[in-house]
This record gives sequence, C-alpha cells and structure tokens, in this order.
Amino acid sequence: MLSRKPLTRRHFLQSSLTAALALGLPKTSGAGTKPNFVLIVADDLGYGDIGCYGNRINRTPNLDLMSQEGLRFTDFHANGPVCSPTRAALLTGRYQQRMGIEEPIGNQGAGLGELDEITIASYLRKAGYTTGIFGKWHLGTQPSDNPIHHGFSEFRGHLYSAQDYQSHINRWGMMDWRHNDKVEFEQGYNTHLITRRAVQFIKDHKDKPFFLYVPHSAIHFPWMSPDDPPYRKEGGNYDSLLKLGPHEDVTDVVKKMVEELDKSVGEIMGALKAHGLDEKTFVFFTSDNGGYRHYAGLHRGEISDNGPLRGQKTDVFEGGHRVPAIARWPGRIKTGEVTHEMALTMDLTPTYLELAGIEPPLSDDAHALDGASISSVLFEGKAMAERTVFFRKSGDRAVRRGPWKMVWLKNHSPMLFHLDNDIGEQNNLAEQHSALMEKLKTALFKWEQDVDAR
Ligand SMILES: [Ca+2]
Repeated sequence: MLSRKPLTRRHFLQSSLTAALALGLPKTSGAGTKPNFVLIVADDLGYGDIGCYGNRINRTPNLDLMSQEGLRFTDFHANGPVCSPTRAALLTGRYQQRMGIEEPIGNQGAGLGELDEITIASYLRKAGYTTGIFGKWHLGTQPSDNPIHHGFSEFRGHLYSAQDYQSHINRWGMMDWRHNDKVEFEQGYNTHLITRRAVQFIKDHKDKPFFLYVPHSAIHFPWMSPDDPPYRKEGGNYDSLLKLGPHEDVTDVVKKMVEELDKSVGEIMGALKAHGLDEKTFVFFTSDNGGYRHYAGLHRGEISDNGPLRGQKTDVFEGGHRVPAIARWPGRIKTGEVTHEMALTMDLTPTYLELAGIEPPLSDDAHALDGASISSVLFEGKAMAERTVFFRKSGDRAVRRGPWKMVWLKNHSPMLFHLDNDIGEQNNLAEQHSALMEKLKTALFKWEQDVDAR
C-alpha cells in the first residue's frame, strides 16, 4: 500500500540492532569481501504500477516477493524524469547536468563517448568484477558511446530507445539488436531475450564477483506484448504515431508488459538461488523515470499508474521522478521492511563503491560524486544525512530538502509543497514560507552555477 506512515526511529534502531546481533554483521561491508551486484532497471515504470506499491490490477508476485524479502523505498527518485539523464546519473554517481545530458538522446545523438566520465562498470571492472549489460543503453549511439567502451565486458541489447519488441527495429527503421559493437539479430521478445542473457551471465560468472546491469526495455513504448507480431520493418520511418505501437487501447498490453517484467525478476532471482548466490548478491530494482498516464491523447486507456502522485514522465512533479525501488540481500538487508528515507538513482554508484571496498574520487576531483551511499539505510535502518537535491528538465526545476519541495516550472512562479502532508503536490505553500523559498532558490542558483560550469 502507499502508506507514508513512518516507522518510528526506535523501531528502526531496535530492528537494525537485532538484525546485526543475530547475523553477527559488521557495520559496513567487510574489507576483502566483494559481493555481486544485480541492478534491474525498468523503463518508464510508474510509482503505482506494481502490487507492492498498491497496484491491484497488474499481477507482480515476484516483485512483491522481492519486497517481502528485502527493503522497499517509498521516497526513491529517478535523477531525471526521462530516460537518458537518469541513466547518465545512475552510471556515474553524478548529476547528469554535469554531462549536459538533460534530455533523451535521439537519432545520431552523442553520449558518453564524448565525455570524460567514469562509470560504475569501469570502477568495478578495475577492481576485478566481470561486468555485463543486457538491455537498453540509451547513452549514445556512436561507436565510442558503446557500453563496451564504458566498463562493460559484455553487451547484448539496444543502443536506441523505443524499438519494436519483436523485430528490434528502431523508430528510424534501423536494426538495433547488438552483441557488443556488432548488430546481431536475435529472434524473440525483448523482455525474454534480456532475461535469458542475464540468467546465462549469472551462470557463467557465478564463481567470481560480477556486476549485472539489466536495463529492461519494458514498459517503454511501443506498447507491445509477447503476443504481438513485429510491426516495423528495416528502412521504414516510425518516428510518428506508430512509434507508440500497434494498439489503440493500451491498457491490456501495458498490464502484460508489467507482468512479463515481473516474471523476468523472478527468473533472475531464481538463477541467483539456483547457483547459491543469494547471500553474496545485492539486488536492486528501480525505474528510470515515472510512468506515462497519457501520451498526447493518442491512446485509449490509462498507460501507467503513478499512484497518488501528480504528473507523469517528463514532469518535475513527483509523478515524473518518484519511482519504485526495492533492495534485496538475504542475510544483510532485513526482510519485509519499508523505508521512507529519500534517495536517488545517483546514490547507487557510491553505494556499490563502498560495498566493493573501492575509494570514491575525492571531493575536489573532476569525477567527484554527487550521490551519497545508502548503505546506512540498507543495513542499519539509519536516516541519511540531510541534503538538498535538484531536478531539472527543459527549464522546469525542482528542489527537495527534507519534506519540502519547490517546483518552479518555466515561465511560472515557484510553488512549495510539503510532501509528508501532501504527496500529491496540490497545496501550494509558497506564500506562507517566503524565507524558506528564498533559501531554496539560493541553493538552486548555486547548484546551477556548479553543474553548468563545464
Ligand atoms: Ca524511461
């Protein structure tokens, strides 16, 4: 359910202390131990699209089980309200604005290859990890952008966004299913192919530390289920309404896509169990941005369910960036807990570095991280240090500090919401809190000066 009733601090302290005593765990990762990391990222999955976040239509038993076996976040945020920016922040631990990636990367779009950035895959590979990516890249389509040049030892999947789930033809009529830097068609539905490769990777690398990144295509448009035949052909141009898929009413197809995604999570969990890796593997599931409820009025039926949140994908309202997030690590993360701590996609890189025993870049380094490790939330049930975080896309901006959120849309007056009392961002309190508004504006301008400096 979408309850925001916080657990008491005492409850957290007691439960974490009990867990630590029962399991004999060190406070943080022990030196010399290198856990495996599995990071599953859904595409455009909304805050209310799965059962453990309150959905009563889509059946998601595997994600619900993952939540029961792990820690579910109610206040987790994609760094951006669209695909590429969040992925840039996810892989670098830094605000995507530093890289100039604030919009989705389109046809011919340059990405990571143009930039001097270090990805989490590079850090981990240098530390002895085998690093695989199976799914959607969306961080550039040029040869130098390819994941194999950014720390990944193996890549299967697609560079562009929004491909036909069966023919793997992108919006511009190009075949976009790849093995490393070669186009290599495989027969099958995206979600199934990605899952099969992820499971194989676990089997192949079960004896040494690995980082498995599974950025699913689902549930991004074109909305297609495994029952749909391919509809795009090579050489066609689908950068029109057809980019959205073959269905006029998308309600049923989106449900099927969510359920296939859920099955994928179940298969990946099954592979970890089968190979005895459960207690050696930290698994994290999230989405790269909020769901689309409607797309320009072009479809019948609701697309995603963003629960009680205002707005949808592309918005700096919560519906654009507050997303599901579940962490699971049997024996390390307590089971069945819910945390209301705020965290963001860019926090994953510093978390992985800490767990792998890798020193992050110093704060004056050109690659210094903006994210913060969430290990204290994961393993100790502790609060994160208070911080101010920022969202920006297409001139729309938002600033979050504690329960407060300033939303400042382009050409509008800034608004202020108290999210603990008003998760739906309906009650603008800007006039009553002018001093706080000034502070948040000052923080925003300072942040913009910093991230836009390059
Ligand atoms: Ca997305």
